Amino acid sequence: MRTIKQFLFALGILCHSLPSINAQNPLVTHMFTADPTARVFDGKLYVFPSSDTYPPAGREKEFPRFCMPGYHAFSLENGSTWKDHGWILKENDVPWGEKDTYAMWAPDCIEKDGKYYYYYPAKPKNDNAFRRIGVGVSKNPTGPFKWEKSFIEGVSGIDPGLLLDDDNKAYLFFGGGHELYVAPLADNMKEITQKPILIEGLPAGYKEGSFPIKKDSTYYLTFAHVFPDEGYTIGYATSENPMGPYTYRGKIMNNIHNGTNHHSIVEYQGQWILFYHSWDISGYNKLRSMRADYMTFKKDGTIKRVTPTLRGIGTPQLGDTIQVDRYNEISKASTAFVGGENEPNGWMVCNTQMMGFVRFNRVKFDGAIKIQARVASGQRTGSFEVRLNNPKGKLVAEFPIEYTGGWSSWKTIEADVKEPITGTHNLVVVFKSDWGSTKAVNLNWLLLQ
Ligand code: FUB
Repeated sequence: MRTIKQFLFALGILCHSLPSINAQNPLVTHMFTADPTARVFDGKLYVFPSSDTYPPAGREKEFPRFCMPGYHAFSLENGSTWKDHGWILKENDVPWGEKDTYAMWAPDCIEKDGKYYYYYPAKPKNDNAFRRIGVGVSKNPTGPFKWEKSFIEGVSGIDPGLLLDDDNKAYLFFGGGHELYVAPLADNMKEITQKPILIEGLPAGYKEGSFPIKKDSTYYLTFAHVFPDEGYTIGYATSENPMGPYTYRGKIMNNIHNGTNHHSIVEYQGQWILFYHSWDISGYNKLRSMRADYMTFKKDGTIKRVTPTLRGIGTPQLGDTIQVDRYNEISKASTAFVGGENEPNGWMVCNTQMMGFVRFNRVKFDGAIKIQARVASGQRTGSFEVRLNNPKGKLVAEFPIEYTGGWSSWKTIEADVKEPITGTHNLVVVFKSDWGSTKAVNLNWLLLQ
């Protein structure tokens, strides 16, 4: 549990935040996002997460549980910038929902015949069910959606997961606790056509969530499970039939101390990506932040276990900020959170020792003639260099270290790219100052121009 001080600190971060967005982890830092469902519509990558927030004033004691007010939607622009499309649905706008319950748990959105259907759980009014599942329809993935007046009859539970099969038949998976159900949907996508059936073949530790996909005629069902002494992990099962029975195949991700483990999987531009959440910003398991990492299927159809990274997905290019603190490798340096009135919220590289470095993989250098760097320094000795691929790799640019007014007085400086570089490379920043010194410069981000 976090201390009040930690809570206020995180609140301060959010209040002062500018919407700084990127494809490094966590994916967005201007609000808390959880349970990310990713979808590709018309070649564009969208994410439909739930959102976590602080309990309303005076109701803190009621909310040791999640406090979830509704949904935003995001799309990936230019390969590395997440656009926030704002509110898709707020809890008090659910036609059949009980007001002020902050119970908007994991959603899903799917396209069928040119229309987008958004499924969400909420606490129903005048009904004993823990959650019911509602649906809305729109011509656009990000709405506005026309919400059905009532929840889907015959469905009671959380975590809607949708599958549209090759024959254009849709299935609604839902569940939570220890049981997962599935029911076929009618053509209108708003009703089920038969009583839901319990999915057979899941491991005893099945907990919640399900994300169904079909690949090479195999149905994959991925879900959060909890085995004794392990906490939440992500597992999967396969079947030849969407409604099962399924055969358990193992884990996709180990426990990463992220509380729950709701996730989704999508193929985007030829690469599979696992979306999940962690509590990177808050340090608190009820204030989560969505993440993404690449995932691979082996030749035999099994899924290789995903190692969570800070680096995440995407390839920054000209004009994108490169958050080097979301590194692939760091040596003789560390990272810390940067907040502040006029600063983007996020992290910085700090405690940069002589010959310390940070490596950030996959940067598209084409067209870059200058590099900007956001820095703060309380001293004026040394330099830092941008190099290709390793700390002794080709020198791309060199920045002398200036006194900026102190270790939290930020300034944007720039340096010329020494000669044109084409293609995508790993970027390495190397810090140089006096031997024995422990702080050359604080570095917030780089930007290719
Ligand atoms: O975010 C609230 C609930 O926690 C989700 O619906 C579950 O899957 C779990 O992530």
